[in-house]
Amino acid sequence: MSKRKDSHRATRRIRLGMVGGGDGSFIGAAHRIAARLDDQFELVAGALSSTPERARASAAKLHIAPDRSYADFAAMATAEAQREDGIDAVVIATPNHLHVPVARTFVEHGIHVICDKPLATSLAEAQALAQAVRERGLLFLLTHTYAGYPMVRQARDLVAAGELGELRIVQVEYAQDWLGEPVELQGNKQAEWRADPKRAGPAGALGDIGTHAYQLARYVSGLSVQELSAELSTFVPGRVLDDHVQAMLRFHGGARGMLWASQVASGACNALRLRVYGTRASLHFDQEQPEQLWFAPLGEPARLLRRGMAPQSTAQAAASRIPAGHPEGYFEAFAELYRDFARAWRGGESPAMPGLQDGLDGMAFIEAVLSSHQQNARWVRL
Ligand code: SOE
Repeated sequence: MSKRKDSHRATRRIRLGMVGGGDGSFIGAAHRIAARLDDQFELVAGALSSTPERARASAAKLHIAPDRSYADFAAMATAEAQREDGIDAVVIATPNHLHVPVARTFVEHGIHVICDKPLATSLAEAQALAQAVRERGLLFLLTHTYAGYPMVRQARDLVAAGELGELRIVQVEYAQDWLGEPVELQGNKQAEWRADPKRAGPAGALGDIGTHAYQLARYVSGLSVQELSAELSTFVPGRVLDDHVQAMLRFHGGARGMLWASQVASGACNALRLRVYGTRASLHFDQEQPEQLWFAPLGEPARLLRRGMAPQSTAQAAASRIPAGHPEGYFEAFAELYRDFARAWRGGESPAMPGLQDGLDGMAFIEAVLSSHQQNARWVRL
């Protein structure tokens, strides 16, 4: 934990500084909304853009005091660590290549970390970061947003309680279409860095959304992958990184499954779907209908479980905010991760919070897929 003495830890808001996520960033805004939803955080500092003028302008719009708007993240870490009222945690909402350098800098100053996925651009740098975080006893939230949905938490509880029996099959898919054309060459900033290996790392769709699918499958099933056989494709001519991935999965313990993720699946918006089949029942979650979870016991009609309605698992109830029938969605799921973090920061337990281990698993998955692909989809052990 941070060395700074703090007698108000139980009651005061947690002070955040943000790196990246300035004007025009979808994910920066999502972090800020999520952090505000339960009134447990305040954004007090930022190095919001790599361009100093844009950083200053973004900070002004967010009512960050001018002396806490920094031109670069290293200056922010040094200055904030010295202040009595310095930030407790840094939010990293930058392109992938900066996740580790930024996280390391703040970790060295004893500051907790909230970071976008994927954790790093290589497993080796992720491992070095994980060691530094663990040595200092700091908190690390990796924002795998979809793990915050109440019905995902209920799905996880159902599996853990043995309601599905022994797991046999885990099928996960994540389909988007927004990279179906070469929009990275047409001024789309979000696409530009995702298509650039220097900023995105060696994985395209694989890192951007494949890691979400992989995390969701592992998070709900509790299973880990022993080996996989995978193929990457790049459908849009001229693109360097993959825009589609498909993989067969062999889980420890004998379960089998498949994962595919694509950013060129025409007509698909954010179609993240998970199906888990056990010896006694199966479940089906669709991210675009996040208030629902299908539970289908063997030999009985399928049941549609709904957020806020019995039978609710403890974790489902804890992750819901408003009564059933008042739709909750993406921001609430994101906010749930912030609530997990806040609970842990105040000294409580947050066993459902995605963190360093999810990041390390995600990087091991990326490297195994790349290796399998390079060997014509040979089976590779994780
Ligand atoms: C774009 O593909 C994107 O914004 C991802 O980067 C996010 O991680 C995902 O949650 C939504 O889609």
